[in-house]
Amino acid sequence: MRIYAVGDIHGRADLLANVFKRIDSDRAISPACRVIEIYLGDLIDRGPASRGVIDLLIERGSRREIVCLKGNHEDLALRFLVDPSLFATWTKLGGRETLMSYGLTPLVRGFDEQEALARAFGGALPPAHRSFLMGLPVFYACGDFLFVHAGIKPGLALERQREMDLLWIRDEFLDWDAPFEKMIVHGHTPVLEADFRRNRINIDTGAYATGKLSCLRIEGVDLRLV
Ligand SMILES: [Mn+2]
Repeated sequence: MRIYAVGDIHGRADLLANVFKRIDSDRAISPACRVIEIYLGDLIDRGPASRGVIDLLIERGSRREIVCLKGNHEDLALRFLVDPSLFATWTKLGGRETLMSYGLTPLVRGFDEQEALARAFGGALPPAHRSFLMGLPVFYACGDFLFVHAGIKPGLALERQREMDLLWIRDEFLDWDAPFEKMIVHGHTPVLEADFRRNRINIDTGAYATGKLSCLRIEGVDLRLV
């Protein structure tokens, strides 16, 4: 069994298409019985093509075994649909680019306009995109590894973790250097190079700004970047 885990995409459909090609040629060179692709969340926002990223992942999922996890950005986009007052919070984190990728013009001054925009976003989201976003799991466990967007709260059993921490946690998790129940593979906090620690691996290499989308291949004890 082999896993390919991919870091934060943030609206870079161009880089995602390239990662698909790399994975496919890696598989052609060295076949495996079962292959799972895991996308670590923050699929949308900041970059220019969030809608395109979701289209690509839905299409990929029809031909490959893939798992797309929820990131804090997908969380905010979904919450904006029911709570338009989150407009400012979301757009500070790159939500404007997502709205634009769905053909909307996010010029907002007052609350009425936030409400209208949230309604327009709901209308512009194809049903397949809405159910894709609403169906994203918050973690995926496999063997000795746990895949999650941001990290886990140290000292708390996996089954007691709260979604808020799994999607948003930073320092408390990143500064923890004792072992966790499993090796944690995560994104969320950009680093210049994939960061391999004793208890966790961070593969968010800030794709939207750096042009570098990292993909980690795991097979048995062999870990390598694709
Ligand atoms: Mn994030």
